[in-house]
Amino acid sequence: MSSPLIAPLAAGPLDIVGDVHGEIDALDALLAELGYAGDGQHPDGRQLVFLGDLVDRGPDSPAVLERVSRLVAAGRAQCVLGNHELNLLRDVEKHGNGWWVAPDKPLEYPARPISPADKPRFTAFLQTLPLILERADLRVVHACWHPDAVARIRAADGDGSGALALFNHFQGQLREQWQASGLWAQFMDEWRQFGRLLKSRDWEPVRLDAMATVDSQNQMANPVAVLTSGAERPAPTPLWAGGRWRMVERETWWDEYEAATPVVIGHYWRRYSETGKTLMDQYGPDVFAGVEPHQWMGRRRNVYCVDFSVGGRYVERIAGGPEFQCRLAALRMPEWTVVHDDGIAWDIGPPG
Ligand SMILES: [Mn+2]
Repeated sequence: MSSPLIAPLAAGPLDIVGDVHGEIDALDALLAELGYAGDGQHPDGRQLVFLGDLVDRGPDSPAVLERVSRLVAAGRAQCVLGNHELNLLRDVEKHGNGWWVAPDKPLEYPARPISPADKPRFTAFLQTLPLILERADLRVVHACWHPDAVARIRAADGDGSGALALFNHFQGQLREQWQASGLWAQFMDEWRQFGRLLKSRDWEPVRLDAMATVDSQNQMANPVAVLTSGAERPAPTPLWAGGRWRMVERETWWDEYEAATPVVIGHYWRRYSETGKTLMDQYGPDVFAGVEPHQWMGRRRNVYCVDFSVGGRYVERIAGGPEFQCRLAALRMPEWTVVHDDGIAWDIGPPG
């Protein structure tokens, strides 16, 4: 377990694939659209990069792990760690990951469970994934390039302890601080009083100050969390997102990103079309307000999110619409086109 958390990004032309979320058919379709052979070879010597969140919610996460781990082992692909992979490594139950943490229990919707025989080698694969891939002209991270968080990862990298151990280290430090300062006791008071109401849409929410501080520090004081699930800040008033009341809100960090090097990310449930809006509303305020799906984001227009929400297809299947609005996409560099799994391609132009 000595893989670096910040690793060199491959040279040459790249196809950077957004969050796959167990949608093996979409992945097959996209790789064919991009011109890859079954073994991951490309006639033009192109190389695949995966943005993380390979798993959860979709029908066959084990198949996606199998495919991507083979491509990586064969030197045909690179992949960064997403928050969903981190949750598998932590073995904590989250929405859509029952196939891994509790494969014997009935699942909410069709998803192939992990076989006990496969779990050790997939765990070993996940432990090798870096948080960042970088080269002089491009940065790749799952959710967020936050300079302070990146600096802290850089400082901690090299001891070979891996993303999970580092995550646990920072979380442990925080818990000790909260105990010492009395914040944890205040948080537990709030939890005892209001915890059962947080998942009730009808509740007239009150702002829970200790919870706002705990939740924002839990994110921002842990650089592994920042890079894999984004920057957050205490919200002035509670907001309903992802099925519960929250005291923190997501920051559109790209509006503060000042470096010249472009960043490619996944994670943020970008919409392919207006029709997908209703589906996405449940994940809180729209971080893409004012930005068209084909546009670069941020103050320097040099950040691009390639997650076109294929992870929402499990909802679309339940709803039974005529066709999927959620897509899997890849950003091609240096062409700066975005190719979707249905073959539609956009010319997004160079960054900046
Ligand atoms: Mn994510």
